Amino acid sequence: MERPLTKHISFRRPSLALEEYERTGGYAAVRKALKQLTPEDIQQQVLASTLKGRGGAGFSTGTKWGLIPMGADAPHPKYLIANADEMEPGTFKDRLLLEGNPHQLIEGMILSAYAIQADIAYIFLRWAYRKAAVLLQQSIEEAYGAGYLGKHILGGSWSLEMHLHTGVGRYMCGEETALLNALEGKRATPRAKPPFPQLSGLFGKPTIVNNVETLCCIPHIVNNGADWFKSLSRCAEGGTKLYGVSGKVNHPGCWELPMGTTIRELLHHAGGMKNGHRLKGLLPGGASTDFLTEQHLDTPLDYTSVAAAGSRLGTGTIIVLDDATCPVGFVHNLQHFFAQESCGWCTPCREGLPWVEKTLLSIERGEATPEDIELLRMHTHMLGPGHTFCALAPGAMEPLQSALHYFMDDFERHLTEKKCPYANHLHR
Ligand code: L3W
Repeated sequence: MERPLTKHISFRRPSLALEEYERTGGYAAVRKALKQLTPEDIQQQVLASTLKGRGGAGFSTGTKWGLIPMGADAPHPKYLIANADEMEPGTFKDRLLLEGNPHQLIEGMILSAYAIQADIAYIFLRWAYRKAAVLLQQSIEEAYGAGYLGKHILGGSWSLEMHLHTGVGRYMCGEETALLNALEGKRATPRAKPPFPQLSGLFGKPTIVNNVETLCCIPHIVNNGADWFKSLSRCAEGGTKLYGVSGKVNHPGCWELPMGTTIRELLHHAGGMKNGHRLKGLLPGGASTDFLTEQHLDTPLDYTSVAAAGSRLGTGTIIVLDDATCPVGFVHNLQHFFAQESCGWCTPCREGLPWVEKTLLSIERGEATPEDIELLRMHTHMLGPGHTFCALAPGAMEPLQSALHYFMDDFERHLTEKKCPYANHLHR
């Protein structure tokens, strides 16, 4: 089984410096691209690879790149941004790539920037990833020193600047248009789309924002081709995927596996359920996805199959709930996070999420009435897709609406017993 993205990442070796990265074949793709391939060649390869964005939405990377203006009339500067603001609850896959092999990201960014003919690249990094910040800064400097960044890269006509920018610790900054505002020094609120960043992004110029894992796939596609990338997967969506597991399992962690690995197999990698408890439910891709349950264990973890099961692959990092933990308390904990992280830009999200959080707490404490459950249901519609400015509140409603679907008995027991029936409440 091939693991191109994590093959050279090891706990015994904290991070790959330039020399070591080059020894493992690093920057060969940049040399190949700049000598043999046109930007359009790379765009075509990435489109043919069927790579889908790994940040959560699963939008086709080749399609996104294809929307950027190319040619002599294209506005400049054009920007490429690596979204490294990993803050989705339960999601820690990009951290592994950032700390374990920072040059792989930088090489992926150089290739992507070349493919869209960008002039300036930014890594927008989560503030709490301090170790990654040090390693990335060192690696950017090493790449400048070796002639992979800066003016006239490898003696050719194309030049690229790269900067590291650390965020201020808000979940909202991971939303691509809020990220653009933050980079411009403004308050991190989302922008209306369209226009999409590909046409009007950073400082109003054409911009591509891609997730770290997405960008790390690019050197391997350029080196080995689109067919090889597709062959890594078990389904029609090419490549491997960094899957993660957290929650009530024996060995939480992160594994690079073929796209389309099933939930059952992934739980096996995580050593199964902890303390002999049963699986009650799981969120397949971070906190802003719908619950799946035991009946979905054989669902392949790819974008299409997880959607067909009623959820989203999201970031592919699953959070496991066991049968000893209160699902109401669990969802309350998530809503506390989302309410706290709402940027306040639109009324439904700003006002609705704290209301949802408060209502869940009163259910958890045994103080609620059946009307409160109806109120929650109403909010899952009012804060759902199309009613807010960005995906934060609709994402927050996904675990809630599916909890109301799968775990209704638990909600009702809180009302009838007038207390939380679980020893493990999880609420604050
Ligand atoms: C041109 C169109 N471009 C979409 C582009 C768009 C963006 C990408 C995805 O949220 C999800 C969210 C979270 N013409 C286009 C187009 N694009 N239509 O494609 O766009 P979109 O709107 O589908 O999603 P989004 O608003 O970017 C991302 C979910 O991810 N999520 C959160 C993850 C959080 C992290 C983190 O903390 N770092 O990864 C987890 O599931 O709920 O649904 O580039 O421009 N017609």
